[in-house]
Amino acid sequence: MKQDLSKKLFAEAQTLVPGGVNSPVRAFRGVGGEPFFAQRGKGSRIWDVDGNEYIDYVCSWGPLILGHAPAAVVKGVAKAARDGLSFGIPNPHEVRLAKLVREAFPSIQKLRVVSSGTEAVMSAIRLARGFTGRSMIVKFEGCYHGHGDSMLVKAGSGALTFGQPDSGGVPAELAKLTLTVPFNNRVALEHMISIHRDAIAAVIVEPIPANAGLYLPKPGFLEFLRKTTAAQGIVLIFDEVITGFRVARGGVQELCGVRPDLTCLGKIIGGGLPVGAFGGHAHIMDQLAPLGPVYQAGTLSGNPVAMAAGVVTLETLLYGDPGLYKKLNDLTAELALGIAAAAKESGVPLAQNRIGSIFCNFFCDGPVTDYASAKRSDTKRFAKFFHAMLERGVYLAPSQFEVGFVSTAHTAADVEQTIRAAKEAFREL
Ligand code: HOZ
Repeated sequence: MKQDLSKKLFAEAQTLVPGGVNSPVRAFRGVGGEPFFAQRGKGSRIWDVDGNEYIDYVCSWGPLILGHAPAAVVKGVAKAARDGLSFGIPNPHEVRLAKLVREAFPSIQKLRVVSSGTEAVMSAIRLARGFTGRSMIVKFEGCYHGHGDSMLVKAGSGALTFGQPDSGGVPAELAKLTLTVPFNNRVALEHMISIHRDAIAAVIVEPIPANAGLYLPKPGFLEFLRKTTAAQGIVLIFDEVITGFRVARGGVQELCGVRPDLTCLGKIIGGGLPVGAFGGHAHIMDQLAPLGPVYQAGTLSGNPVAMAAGVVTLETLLYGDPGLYKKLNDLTAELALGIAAAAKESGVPLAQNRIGSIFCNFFCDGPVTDYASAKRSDTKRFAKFFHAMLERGVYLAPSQFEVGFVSTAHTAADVEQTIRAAKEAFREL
């Protein structure tokens, strides 16, 4: 595989940008080697600057549920851009986006738009603290909620990949306000709440954790979270940055029927442009400035071009093909089953988790149900598999602790090609 231009760019990038990347996991250090530089993307495919073509299962880490450069989104963005790139004053696209989100998420009465998932979580945490007058936050081990200071405690994603679940630069005084418990562990949560009852502002959770690989909540766990937090006046925050509009239009909360007090969104709602949002009950949201005492702001929040990308994407998901989610799920199931069968054929132990169009292959015997079991995966084997697939034109996330995404642009032929590549790759391990 020719990589001259990517190599050249990466060498230069490293002199200009820390690690050569603007987000750590992209540096391929979780798998070794060097990243390729993307030239363009269309549908399910990416082409790098050296002309190599890949079937892309990273999908920009989740936002691209319609694939790369979908015509309708590009058209909406181009029109919005022609009308002005930014105003810093309300624009109609913001109202439209909020309406579409509210339609899919009945728990969201009011929504505030920001520019990333990290910002959404930071703001939701501040709001929960302001609303309750309490300062502690409970999160779950391995869950990743962006890189706000309060959330870099036993975190997932790049923080886990690089062995930095507790980041440098976060004051110990602040970190100690973040309590952590294992996911799926009711007893641990009850115990934590019984000790700090009157000090806990919020429990935040990825209702389906997808940043330490992927694992699922045990039946009744999310209902238990709802009941326990409500009983203590604790704000329950669902971080659906990955799962919102991904596992279903209305995210995990649509699937399980549990309504959190606040929800954080990102990725898909921006249709590939930088958008995050948080929303929930009006009586909590109205604590935000200018109505209430909790300050939160942003020059590019509600940016018209980004809003247009989000609006077209959400309209496609809400009013387009009614069978869209079923088709996505079926195709992902076919892919996952094919990969699992290929692993079995080669005698490679593989534990697979999947929900909707998200999938994850752990290189260990199953089941993987939490952070501790996810860490049992043989990451060296994962790295070999990653490279063997890349050489065959299949781009998976360059870390064991990230997930794969399928888009509506992926086809049965893509899946077949991927399974063929996996068969060969497993034989090489
Ligand atoms: N934290 C993102 C994955 N869960 C990675 C973002 C990126 O590197 O673009």
